Amino acid sequence: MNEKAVSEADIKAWREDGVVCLRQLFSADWMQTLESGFEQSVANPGELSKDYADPGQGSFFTDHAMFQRIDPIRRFVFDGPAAEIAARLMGAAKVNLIDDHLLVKEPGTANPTYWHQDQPYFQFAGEQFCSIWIAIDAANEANGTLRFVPGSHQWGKEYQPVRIGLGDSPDAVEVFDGPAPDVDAAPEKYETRSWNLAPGDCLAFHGKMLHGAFPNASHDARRRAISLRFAGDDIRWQPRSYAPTETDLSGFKAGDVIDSDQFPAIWRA
Ligand SMILES: O=C(O)CCC(=O)C(=O)O
Repeated sequence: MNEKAVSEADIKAWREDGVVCLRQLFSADWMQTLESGFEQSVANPGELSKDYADPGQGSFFTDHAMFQRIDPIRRFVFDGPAAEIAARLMGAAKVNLIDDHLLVKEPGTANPTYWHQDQPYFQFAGEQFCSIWIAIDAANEANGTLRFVPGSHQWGKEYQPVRIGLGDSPDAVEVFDGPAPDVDAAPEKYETRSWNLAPGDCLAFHGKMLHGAFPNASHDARRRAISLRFAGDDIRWQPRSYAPTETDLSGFKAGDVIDSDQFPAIWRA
């Protein structure tokens, strides 16, 4: 990746707002690889896949950990520019993959993505947690682009995780600092920001950033995306009662670095 691809202004926005929109950092070849990985992923859903929409009411399909079984996704994640983009934003010398998350909202899907932060879904302490949400299709308010509360990553809060397409919390969940605020119920209190994206644009945001997404109210515009989550140097293991995407992690103790098959170190300066 060209160093200038992520500018000093982008890094400043990442630090201060907790979210930055980066345009066209993935080549047409990388987007083709991602598209083919997408096709293979939906044809071979994993054990963590689910659909949040009611039958016949559109589809909000999600899946995780495709890098472990879908070759083009593995190449996109390991050899594409995303990890280096995250490193540059976080100022990290090493980047671990935390999760790859497929998120497809089909036309006519009423489910919003409920307000949440990403980090409380994982067993991590630290600040260098970066999600990069890459648009495979154009995304806008009508078909489900993401929404953010800029600066919320610095509130010093971690909110109770919810099932992102349903808004309720599984029983095992830790309460943390309570439920995320209902941003839409108090528009005078919270500034929200969203972007219209072209395929290949991405949104990079901090693990404690409060965010959600619009429903897909369009008639014919799919909204396919992959969200890659990365950890930088300061992330350490912090055991928690609820970690929906993690499997066999019995070897970790509080304070450990997270290098492992599940969280591979995929980029070094
Ligand atoms: O794609 C969506 O609707 C939600 C994505 C999200 O919350 C994330 O990537 O962290």
